[in-house]
Amino acid sequence: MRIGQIARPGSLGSFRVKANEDDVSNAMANQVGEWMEPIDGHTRTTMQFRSATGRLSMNAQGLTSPRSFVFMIDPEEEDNDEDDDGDGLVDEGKVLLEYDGNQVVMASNVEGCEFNITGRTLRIVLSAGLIRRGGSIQRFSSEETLYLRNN
Ligand SMILES: [Ca+2]
Ligand SMILES: [Ca+2]
Repeated sequence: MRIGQIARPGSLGSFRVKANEDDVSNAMANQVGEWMEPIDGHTRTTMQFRSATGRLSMNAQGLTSPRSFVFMIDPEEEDNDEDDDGDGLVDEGKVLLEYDGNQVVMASNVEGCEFNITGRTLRIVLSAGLIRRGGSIQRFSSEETLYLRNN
């Protein structure tokens, strides 16, 4: 899976997630949507990280600019467990990769997108649907577990 390949060299200490309302009420963040350190074991729909560049400097390895994976619900859908646009998929959207001002669609027709960091383990679960001719839906999901570098 390409998302896993891109996230694999991510530096453990560089991972961030977008704060939600719970984070703000628990004083983990100042406002919804700001990037904050992940909470162990929490599942998120976004994540950001930097990777070691592999270019050795005098003291330490450099880190790349941030890369972010962001789940964005389709404009015709609301996050309400219902199929608002009537295409058979529920709360579907896209997973975007954002880096250096660029935005790339990694996956579309995504009904579920989970990033979970527990210790050094990053778990990525995506579930998506394929709308076949005639309107039937073929659903599939992929799961990947990575061990993050501690640098
Ligand atoms: Ca839909
Ligand atoms: Ca919906």
